[in-house]
Amino acid sequence: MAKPTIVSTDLDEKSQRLDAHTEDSADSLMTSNQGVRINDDQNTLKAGERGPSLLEDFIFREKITHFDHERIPERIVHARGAGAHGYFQPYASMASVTRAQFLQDPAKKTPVFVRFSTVAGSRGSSDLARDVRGFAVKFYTDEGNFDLVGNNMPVFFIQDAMKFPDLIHAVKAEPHNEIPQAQSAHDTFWDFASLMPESTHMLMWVMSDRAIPRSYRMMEGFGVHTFRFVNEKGESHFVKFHWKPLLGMHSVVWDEALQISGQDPDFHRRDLWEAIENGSFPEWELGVQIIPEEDEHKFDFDLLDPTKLVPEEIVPVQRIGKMTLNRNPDNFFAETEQVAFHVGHIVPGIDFTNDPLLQGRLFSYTDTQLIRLGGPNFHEIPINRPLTEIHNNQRDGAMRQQINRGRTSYHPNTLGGGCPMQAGRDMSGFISHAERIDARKVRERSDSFFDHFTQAALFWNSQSDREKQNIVDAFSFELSKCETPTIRSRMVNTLAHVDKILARQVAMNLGLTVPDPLEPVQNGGMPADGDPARYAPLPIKNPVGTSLALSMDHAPKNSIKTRKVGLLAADGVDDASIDTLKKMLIAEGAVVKIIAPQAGHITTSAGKTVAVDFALFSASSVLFDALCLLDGSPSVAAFDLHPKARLMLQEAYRHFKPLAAIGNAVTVLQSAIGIAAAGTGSGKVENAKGVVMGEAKQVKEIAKVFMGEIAQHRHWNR
Ligand code: HDE
Repeated sequence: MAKPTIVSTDLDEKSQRLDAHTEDSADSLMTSNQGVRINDDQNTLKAGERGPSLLEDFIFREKITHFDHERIPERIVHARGAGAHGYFQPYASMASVTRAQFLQDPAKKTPVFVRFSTVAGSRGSSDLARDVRGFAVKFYTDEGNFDLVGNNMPVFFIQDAMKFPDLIHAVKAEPHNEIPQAQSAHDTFWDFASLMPESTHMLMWVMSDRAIPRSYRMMEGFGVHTFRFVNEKGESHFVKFHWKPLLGMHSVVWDEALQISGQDPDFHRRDLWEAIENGSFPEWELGVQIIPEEDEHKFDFDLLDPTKLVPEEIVPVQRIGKMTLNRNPDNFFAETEQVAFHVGHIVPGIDFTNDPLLQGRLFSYTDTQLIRLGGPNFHEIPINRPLTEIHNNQRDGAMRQQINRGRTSYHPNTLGGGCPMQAGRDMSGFISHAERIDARKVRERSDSFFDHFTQAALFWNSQSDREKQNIVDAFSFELSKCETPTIRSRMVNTLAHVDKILARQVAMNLGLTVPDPLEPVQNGGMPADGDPARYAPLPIKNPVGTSLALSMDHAPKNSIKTRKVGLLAADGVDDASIDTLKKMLIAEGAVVKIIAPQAGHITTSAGKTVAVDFALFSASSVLFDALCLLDGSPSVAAFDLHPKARLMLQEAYRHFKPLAAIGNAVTVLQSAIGIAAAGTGSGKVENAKGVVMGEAKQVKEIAKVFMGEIAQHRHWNR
């Protein structure tokens, strides 16, 4: 009988074997966790065939115990997420501002692991909640791990970490009945928000389309806080971090988000996974806004206030490198669930500022991992290990993996040869920036933190008309779900301090009026003995101006790469129309899916077999960026008056998506979406507000115009 292979008794070799990957192959035999081969994995050990199970069945008990403990506590925030591996490469040396080694050499690729997330929902909640998205990046640099734990919005709700548990308690499901899941549209959130005027700027972002991205791959990321870069000479510059997606920025519309939550709650996860599997690797440029120390007080807001951004028009974003995500995790739990980010994981050349939210986060992240990952050795889990070796005198603790040799676990020592030694600056040891502090110990907030409305108004002013409308609709939706009348009125009054038109439109939708004169904004975020005059929000600084970088509508829209286009085709579809559309769309990087009345395959008019990707009964327009009804009489007839096909076309039209129809299909599309017949026969391809129509012989021209509309993403003027 074959004996189990003994790998090695060498401890070093063994600890290397405790590496991440185990793959079962054809000759792998089932074993217990102690390596004992298992003959019977079907039956428990019993006293007789029909007798009771025996406690001594160590195989059963090991299996069931492991199963019973398969779940770890989910993250208290950002529980729902998706991750991916990739690498980062700088464009040029940043040595003038930072000594961080991963930012020096354009030839150097640094591995990264990224986790995107929503904030409020539980681990199984929908990807499409209206919410902030987490954008956390772990750089495995040669000097240790650097975590840039950011969001897809550049500001935050609160100015001081002390209020974080309150914010999260308010936004999560209400404690008495655990309703609603993954939604801010309920009383406790708006109660809190309406009493915290410092959250107003962030509320504008969360009520904008940024909170319902089309894809993780199409959203910006921000470090939020002001950090520091420190160079070799010890000189410090302030820095704001940005991620700029190379696919551009796109969102869905709210009605679509609601539907996707039912049709495919894994929409964002699936999208990221599929893009990487298809070799369409998502890319972001890392941007920095660098501010010399001497300019710290030159702004009309405080750089330490996390409810403020630095407008790109004032300090341009320099793009200093690119991140590419090119590998899906092998195992969701081992990697995406167990990855432990921490805003305090930094490397020499990067440092903190005194932003009071950042300072609080520096405590919270390690603390949360202790409970979530079960002890202090979470850094030994493969996804969290740095590439560099770890040498220190920390020992023991639950689930310790490293087997340290030797007598000494203290420093200084002579018995261990003085090892491990301290690095010192010359050996790239970390040195905290020697910031001068001369202060009283107080629980206070700086006077420079009380302008809560100017940047909220800047954001509002910078949006296109359509974006403004979407913000009004979002506030109206959310507040209408909030049942307490005083909370609604309080919020309308706060909005009126930002912009009267915004407040009036929301008020109208809620059956309210804007108070005239405005009431002072209540500030619940004040200590018991606080001076109301000092804590009163400052009025807007005029003129507010605009920052076009804040508008997604204003961002470039010039590519259809990875956009999902549904071609509606049935038996008898015209070969030229299906072949040309497919070829031209794929050449530009779009993902083409065939939607047919039935699953399986269809046969074209020339007798070719084409595989069907979606049967109409399981398809939904919200899962596509654009739809096209192809030509060919029998195919067109199959969709004409088909209730599901009509519904899909109508919905896509209502969600402002590009639509196209070729030849005979034109009248079917027109009748489905209720637009007047025109154009065809005129000899020209017609583009009626993003609905592209033309004759069969014009298929190439139709495809071109259609692709132009897909690049625009939405045709808002319907
Ligand atoms: Fe977090 N945050 N946070 N946060 N945060 C967590 O850490 C916390 C804040 C962010 O994919 C927790 O491992 C406090 C701002 C992301 O694993 C926890 C405060 C920003 C993720 C925690 C903040 C973030 C987290 C929960 C206020 C944007 C997900 C699980 C002072 C810059 C990381 C965990 C992942 C996760 C605390 C505010 C980003 C509890 C106390 C601002 C992307 O430690």
